[in-house]
Amino acid sequence: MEKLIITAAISGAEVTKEHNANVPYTIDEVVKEAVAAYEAGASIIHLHVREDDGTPTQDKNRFKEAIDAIKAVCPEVIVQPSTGGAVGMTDEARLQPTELHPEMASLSTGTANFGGDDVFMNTDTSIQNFCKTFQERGVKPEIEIFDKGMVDAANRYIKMGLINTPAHFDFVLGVQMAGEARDLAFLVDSIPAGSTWTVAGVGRYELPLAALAITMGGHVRVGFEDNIYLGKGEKAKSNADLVKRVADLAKLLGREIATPDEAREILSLAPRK
Ligand code: KMH
Ligand code: ZN
Repeated sequence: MEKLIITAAISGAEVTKEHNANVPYTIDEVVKEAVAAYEAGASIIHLHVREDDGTPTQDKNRFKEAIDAIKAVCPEVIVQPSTGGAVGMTDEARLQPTELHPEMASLSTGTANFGGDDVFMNTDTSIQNFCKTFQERGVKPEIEIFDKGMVDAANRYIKMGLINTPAHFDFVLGVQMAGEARDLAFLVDSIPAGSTWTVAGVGRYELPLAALAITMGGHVRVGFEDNIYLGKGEKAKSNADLVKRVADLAKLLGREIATPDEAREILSLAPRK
C-alpha cells in the first residue's frame, strides 16, 4: 500500500478560540501550528487565514504572508489554501489565493448546508468558473465532497475537461452526509479509477474514519477545522496532537507516513524545485 498522506486543516473559518483557545489566528500562531503539525507527520497544510482578531479573510496578501512564513521554516511542506473561505464570501474573494499559484487548493463541487441558516453556496456556474481558474493558474484541486451528488458533479466536470486527472478527492463527512463506514465505501466506489482520496471526519467521525482510510488505502485529514477534541470533553492542545494520533494509528496498522515530496509523487504534483 502506498504511504499515508496526512493533511492538517489547522484553522478553518468557522471554528474560533471560543471553541478551542488554540485555534490559530495570527501569522505567528498559524506558523506555530503548521510547523508542529508537519513535525508530527503532516505533509499537507490545508490553510484558511484570519485577521488577527479571528475574522476569516481570503485576502491574497494575508495568504502570501502566511504561506511565506510557513515555508521559511518548512520549505518542503505542501500548503493547500482554501477557496471555500467562509460562508457568504463572494467567488471573487474566495479565488484570491489561486493568484499565488499554489500547488493545490480546495474546490467544492456542490452546495452544502452548514447548520442553521448557513449555506456553503457553489452554483454550477461558479464551480465551472473555479475549475477554469484552477486550470489557468496550474493549481491542482482537492475536490471537497460533502455528499454523493458532489462526486457525481465532479465526475461530470472531469468528463467536460474542466478537472484534470488523476483527480484527488477529500470526503468531508459529518457535516451534510453522515460518516459511517458504508458512506465512505459508497463514495470511494464512486470516484474514477486512478483517483486518490482522503477523508476528513468531522467531530466524532474523525478517528473512526481515519482508521478506515488507513486500512482501505486512502489518506487522512485531521485538524481544528474538523475537530477540536482528542477525546470526550478533552480539547486538543495543538493540531499536532490530532496529527500525531493518526501517525501513531498508522504505525500500529503497519502503514508508513509520506513525506511532502512523497505526497507530491502520490498526488501527481510536480516535484519541488
Ligand atoms: N469554510 C467553508 C465555508 C474549503 O476549505 O474548501 C468552506 C470550507 C471548504 O472550509
Ligand atoms: Zn477548509
